[in-house]
Amino acid sequence: KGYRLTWNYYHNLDDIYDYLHYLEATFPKLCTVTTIGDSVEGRPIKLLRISNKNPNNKAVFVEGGIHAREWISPAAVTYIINQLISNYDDEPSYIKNLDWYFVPVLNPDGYTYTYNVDRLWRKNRAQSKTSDCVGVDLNRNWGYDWGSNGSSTDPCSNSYRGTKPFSEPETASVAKFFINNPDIQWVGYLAVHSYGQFIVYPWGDPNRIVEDYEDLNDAGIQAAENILSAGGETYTVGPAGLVIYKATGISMDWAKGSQAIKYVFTIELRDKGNYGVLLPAKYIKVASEEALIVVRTVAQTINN
Ligand code: ING
Ligand code: ZN
Repeated sequence: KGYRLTWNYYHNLDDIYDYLHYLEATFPKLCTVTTIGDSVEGRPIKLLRISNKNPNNKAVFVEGGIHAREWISPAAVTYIINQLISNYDDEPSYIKNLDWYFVPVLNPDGYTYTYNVDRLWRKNRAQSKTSDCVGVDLNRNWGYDWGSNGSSTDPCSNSYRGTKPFSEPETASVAKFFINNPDIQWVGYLAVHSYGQFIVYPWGDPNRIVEDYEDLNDAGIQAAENILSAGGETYTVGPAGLVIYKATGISMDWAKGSQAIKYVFTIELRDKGNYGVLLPAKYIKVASEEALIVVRTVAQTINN
């Protein structure tokens, strides 16, 4: 059941989901696919776990595709999955000592909409009760520091926060998954976006400083250095609200502030604005390789 994937061009939702099922069928000892909830339009939100079932393993969550038009994000998350699984036995212990939870496409309705209707769509596809404008910015809808400026009350805005924290089934599905699995020992949460080439950590509010700022900054700098020495691009490291812009109700802040996860980052992949979210497919592999280096660096940091 299911099919393999390639990283020479961008794939639609069905291809990505087929790939997850292919992995589960091919590597049943390591891979489990579950549906953590359904989107506004009823599409499943699929999660892949990679685990060797070592009972001492801590866990890392990797979130992709929260913003529909950032096509490099699901591509990079599936690339990372493929790299970890195709030679799992030979992976270093810093990988195998962790359980990995991947949601490659957290916004399946939006992603599908960018294929069929509007390539530049960002939000989900929720109908508003008060406006003809469609969609909530799922990265302004999380239940930590929700509201205030850094998000919009205007349903027509691309950073519309929704009517309340976790008003959207896509974000609520992740929160529910965490609540329903209280025994998972989370140590990492990575949100993959584009673009701008940033590795950022909390908070989205530039006026607040995260308490373990030094640990997060060190890990981020290490990741950026590792990318450079592998021949990759330059990534800017810092607190999200300072080095990008103010944003509230974001997933990373919820992971840190509500779930007390230690190593929490948002990665903004290539490029720096030349193509922006329309990154040509010939860059999928090099951009995804950079994302993989961040994942490896964070895993190494956790294991040290
Ligand atoms: N960028 C992020 C966004 O949600 C961001 C930027 C992330 C800002 C985290 C602050 C914190 O707007 C993209 N590309 O979506
Ligand atoms: Zn984004």
